[in-house]
Amino acid sequence: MRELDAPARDVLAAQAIELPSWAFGNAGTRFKVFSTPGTPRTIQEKLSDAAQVHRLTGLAPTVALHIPWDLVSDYGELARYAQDLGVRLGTINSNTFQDDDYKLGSLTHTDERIRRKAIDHHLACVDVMDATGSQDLKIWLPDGTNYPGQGDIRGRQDRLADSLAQIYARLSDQQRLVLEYKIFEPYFYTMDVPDWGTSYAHVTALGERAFVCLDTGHHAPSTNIEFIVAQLLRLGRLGSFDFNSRFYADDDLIVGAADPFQLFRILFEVLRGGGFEAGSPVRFMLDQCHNIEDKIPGQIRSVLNVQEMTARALLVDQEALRAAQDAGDVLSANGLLMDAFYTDVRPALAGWREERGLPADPMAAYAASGYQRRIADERVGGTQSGWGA
Ligand code: LRH
Ligand code: MN
Ligand code: MN
Repeated sequence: MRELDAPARDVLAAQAIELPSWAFGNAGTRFKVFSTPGTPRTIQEKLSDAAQVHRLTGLAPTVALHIPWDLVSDYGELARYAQDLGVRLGTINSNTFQDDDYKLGSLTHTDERIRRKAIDHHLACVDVMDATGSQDLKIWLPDGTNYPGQGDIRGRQDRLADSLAQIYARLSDQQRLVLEYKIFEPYFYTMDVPDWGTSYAHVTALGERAFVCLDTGHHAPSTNIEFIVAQLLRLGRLGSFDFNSRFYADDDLIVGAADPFQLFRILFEVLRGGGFEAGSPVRFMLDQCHNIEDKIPGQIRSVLNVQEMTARALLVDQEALRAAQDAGDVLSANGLLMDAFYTDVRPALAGWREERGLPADPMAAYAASGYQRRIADERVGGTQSGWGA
């Protein structure tokens, strides 16, 4: 087995995966939201749970907020609260999908009052970023239509471009806008940002601090996601990932649970495209919901899966791969990739963690910590993540 060499170890040492605050709340489907004992009742409790994930893995130093799910009166104070727990506040996610006003659109709406309200919500999110020191405003646009003829596809794009430009103009030089795309849902005929190309067209029109966000659950089945990753890196516009896995649609399951090989292929393209290099614009986030499993170990498992597939990608002998590719040696090239994918890196990573004063087995360490029992005793009446609200 190839060893993780010094450059590979540097990549692992720098790896950071942002956790979504909403992963710690109770989530479910439209049929039922099951509640888990110990579910946080406040954003402060969510941060405390997220801090456990970082304490045991060293992989998750920041937590993303969703506004207005994570509403507080003083975000500077919340940032200090997070810091005292050993984590920082990260991406601020806007939300225009739970207000009756937005039934027919938000940033694309034909009614100027409603479009203004949606733009103002984003400007308020930038105020939050100023207070927390967050770098990224993430916009997932839920707008779309259900029936042919319902809306003017082109007019909606024009209004979206104008709305985004107003939001982008409010950002400071240190702040970025990332635009997430999704093929369908909540609308089923058109979405106004359905694919990476549409997101790319909008972010390039905005300016250098606008990027595409790729949520791994937001594509048609059999889409070659690593191809999109390679292309966006090539174009310099891959800003962030929302990691999760799916069997059917936007399932939001634990990343790497459904298709670890796909996660490996994605991370290999990130590596190939310079996405792990210092100064790269690419950020890594989870976007998951834990409907039936305990949330904190669910998040621990997720960040470990990303680390594991990163380590396997780092094992690819890139020099030999290039030689095989250039020589047209199809089977050797494929074999080199598969050799790395089939390498069990778990013992090496356990040792790597111990060298850093982290538990060799973070899942076992969490189970032994007593934290789950303590929160189950202490917290009564945990809240749902925004989903069920
Ligand atoms: C939409 C989405 C988007 C939202 C999150 C809760 O499906 O992926 O990122 O902010 O779910
Ligand atoms: Mn997402
Ligand atoms: Mn999603």
